[in-house]
Order: sequence, then structure tokens, then C-alpha cells
Amino acid sequence: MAQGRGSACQATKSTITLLLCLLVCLETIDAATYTVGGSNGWTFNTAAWPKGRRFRAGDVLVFNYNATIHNVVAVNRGGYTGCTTPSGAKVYTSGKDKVKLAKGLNFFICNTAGHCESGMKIAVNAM
Ligand SMILES: *[C@@H]1O[C@H](CO)[C@@H](O)[C@H](O)[C@H]1NC(C)=O
Ligand SMILES: [Cu+2]
Repeated sequence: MAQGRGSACQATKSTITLLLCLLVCLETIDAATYTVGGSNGWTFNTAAWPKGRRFRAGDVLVFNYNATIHNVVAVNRGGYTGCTTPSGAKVYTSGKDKVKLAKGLNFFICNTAGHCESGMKIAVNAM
């Protein structure tokens, strides 16, 4: 009798452990979404925003901004460093763009004249 109850308890424990593991695993697999610049959105002096955050390939960056004056351009390292737009670069203009991160470094700038130079640029390293 006591043994039977013990087994039932063990089974419950196992089930709980399994469910917890499943939750943790799902959370790991599930991509995160980040709003670039937080409540300020995508604007000047955003270059430091990625600092201290951990990103994974497949995570999604949301760029919220005033599309009348800003945009989002996916650039390479040279474009990020020199605030230039490589030919063929993908340009987002909706004002609420969602961009999925690729593994490795992802660079974005606003290519309105002078904006990237004013810190409207980010480099995000996705693991
Ligand atoms: C967007 O920027 C333009 C130009 O500065 C401005 O006229 C407009 O009011 C801004 N829109 C919003 C929603 O802030
Ligand atoms: Cu801009």
C-alpha cells in the first residue's frame, strides 16, 4: 500500500520534472523579440543599446520610428563603421519594422544624412 503510494508520488514527480524541462526547453527554442532603443525607439544615440543584452539567431528586432525622417538599413561592418550604405542593402521604411537576426554580427543604420553619425546605428551579435 505504502509502496503503491510511493510509486504514484514518484510518477507525479517525474511528470512535474518533465513538464518543467519542457517549459525550459520551449523557452530556449522560442525566439525573443526586442524593441530597439526601448521606449525611445529607433532614434539618435542608440549605438549603445545592444550592450549587455544577449541575442540569439532567430531573435527579432522591432524598430519603431518616425518613417518620415528615419529608416532602417541592414549594412555590413564597413557600412556601420563608416555610415555608408552598400549597394543592394536592404532598406526598411515602415516605421515599425521587424527584422530577424542572423547568426553572427548584424549591423543596422539609419541612412538619413547625419543620423548614423549621431549614433543611429547598432551592431548586434547573435549567438
Ligand atoms: C515625424 O516627423 C515629421 C518631420 O519632423 C513631423 O512633422 C511629424 O510630426 C512626425 N510624426 C510623428 C508621429 O512624430
Ligand atoms: Cu534617422
